Amino acid sequence: MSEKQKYLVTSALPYANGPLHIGHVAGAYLPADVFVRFQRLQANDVLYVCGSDEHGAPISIKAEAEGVTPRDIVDRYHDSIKKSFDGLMINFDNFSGTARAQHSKLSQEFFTNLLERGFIIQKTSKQWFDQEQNRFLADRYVEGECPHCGADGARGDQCDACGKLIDAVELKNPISKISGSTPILKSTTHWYLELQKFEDELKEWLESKKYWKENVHNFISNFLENGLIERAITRDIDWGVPVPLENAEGKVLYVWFDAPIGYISSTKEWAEKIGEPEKWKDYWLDKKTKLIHFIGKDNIIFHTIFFPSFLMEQPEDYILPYDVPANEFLNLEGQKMSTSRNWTVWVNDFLADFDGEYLRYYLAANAPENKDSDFYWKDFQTQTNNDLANVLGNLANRVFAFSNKSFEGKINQPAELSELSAKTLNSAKLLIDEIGGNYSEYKVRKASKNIIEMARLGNKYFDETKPWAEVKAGNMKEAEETLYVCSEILRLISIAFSPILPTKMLKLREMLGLGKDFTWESLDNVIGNITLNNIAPLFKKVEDAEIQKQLDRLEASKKALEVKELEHKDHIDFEDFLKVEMRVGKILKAEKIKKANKLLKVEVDFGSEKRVIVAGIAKAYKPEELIGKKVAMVLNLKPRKVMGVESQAMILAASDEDGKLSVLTLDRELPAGSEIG
Ligand code: B3M
Ligand code: ZN
Repeated sequence: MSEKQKYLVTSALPYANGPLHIGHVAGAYLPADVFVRFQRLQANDVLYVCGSDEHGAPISIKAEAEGVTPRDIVDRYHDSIKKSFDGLMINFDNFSGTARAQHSKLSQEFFTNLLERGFIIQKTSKQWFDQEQNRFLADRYVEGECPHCGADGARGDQCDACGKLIDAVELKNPISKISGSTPILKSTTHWYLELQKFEDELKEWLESKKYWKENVHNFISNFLENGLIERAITRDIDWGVPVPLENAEGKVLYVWFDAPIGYISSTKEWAEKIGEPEKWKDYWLDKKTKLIHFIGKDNIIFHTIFFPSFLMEQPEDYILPYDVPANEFLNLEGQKMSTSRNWTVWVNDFLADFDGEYLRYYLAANAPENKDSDFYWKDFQTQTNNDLANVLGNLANRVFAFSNKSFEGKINQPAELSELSAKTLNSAKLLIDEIGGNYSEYKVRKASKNIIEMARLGNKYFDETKPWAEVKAGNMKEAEETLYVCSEILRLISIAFSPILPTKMLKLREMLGLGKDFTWESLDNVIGNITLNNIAPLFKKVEDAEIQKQLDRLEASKKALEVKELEHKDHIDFEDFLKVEMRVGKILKAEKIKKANKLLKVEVDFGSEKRVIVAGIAKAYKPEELIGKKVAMVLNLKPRKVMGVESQAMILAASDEDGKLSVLTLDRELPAGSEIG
């Protein structure tokens, strides 16, 4: 066993603003868990920490949309995400969360240290401001066209399409995610981390990372191309870590400033939990520790430029990332995954229908290690049925069935092995070396392939040695040798496959009569004489109907999003249209109407006259939201009494399928009473 290595492994903190989906798992979680399990098989000292990322605009936006608090949102999704990880056997030593006091305290200390060391400046700059909501729009509160690649839907801090960081004010055609209105630029004061001061030290440090994955180096060199500039690390939103300064009322740390510090606060929380509060230092302050961040490619810059720069200028001598093996993205049925369009597979939904280890296997065998990969339901069924049930499962079933039938479930080690047997076991051992090398280099796709190849080797050997014929011919020794060699291959697989299929491989070992405790070194042993027990099929096949159910679910998502054919009304004469009198009305007053929860009584000014109307918009607008709005109205409909109130005009409003409604306002200043035509 090589000298013990200490690892500190992290996975990107999942945003606690929604459930976990399979794309997250393929990117930052399964690769990390497999690596941790493999290193622990090597008897290395591995600490694996994570936690939910509980700040940032998406959480506030969701809370506002649901009329709950951000804390309600983060608690709900922290638990949902943890349930997903548990169902996938992704076992952290600690799964914390960043909306916790000790995390805030540590993040504020990081900020203060950087400020006192002269790496943070205060600047007044323009930020997008929503006049309707009377608030600044941080990050994901504003969307627009990406200034780099022109893609729509670019957020105020990053573009999903090209992954580039964005200074929100560069967004073209910005819209407020809260009111839908066009924001204006307004001055506000923020604090900026002067990344440019770290540039030389970062470049020198990155120079020593030649072994990093090519896709990661490419991303970083693109980002460094134009040099580093100061980046705002505070925001005008009320949910987050308060900026620890007197003159920073109502401002919080940018979520990407505090989130990576969450790795440290989670480690500190772990140390507290095990009753050794100083033990976090054994990892974060020990230069022998290899810190490895598992992330998706959209988080590369934050983990290779941002976070290391925070770490470099702290009083404690923190280690810097040893490796950042970022994965690419997982697509679904050939299309980019989209949570907003429900074009994804939520892990908890998957777990309700399938064994989590099937997902572990499929995402390992199709990991997006160097380029985007795809999840296809039919392919999931084919590959898991073939590789797991028909190859590995079949090898185990035929060995166990034959042993029970002809040798009372006992398999003894032969005194010596035939040339074919020795050659077969030697081939298996060569595959083991390849598998170990692949796991060490995060090449889980290749490791999965090698393991199934080993099971195929066992099946081929079983077919070639024809133990059934040997038994028929009375050659029991030869038949038993076949069973011995195949059970030895199964034993090797039970160890080599355990980082990917931990539970299934324990089951296999139990059937082989082997113990639960093993290391990578155990591969050097031999299986010896065994007695089989509790034999049962290892893998249940995935049925067509189960897949069809999933495809129907996706189809339903697609349909729900398809823009329905518009139902048009009959043509009318232009003269008829001219009969309608439409004008701009300025809303002066608005109040609810008793016992009518959909109606508002509104007083409207048309310049030379005022009118009272009854409008069915109480579900979409609070009365106070309407005051001062100039909206389109129809004036010459015959007045009608509604709930005892005579309505003397009609407000024009647009609404969608889900009943989301907006009154029609002006985008230029016009006096009340102006004619619409
Ligand atoms: N919450 C995940 C994301 O960008 C983000 C990772 C934080 S790791 C410190 O989807
Ligand atoms: Zn872009």
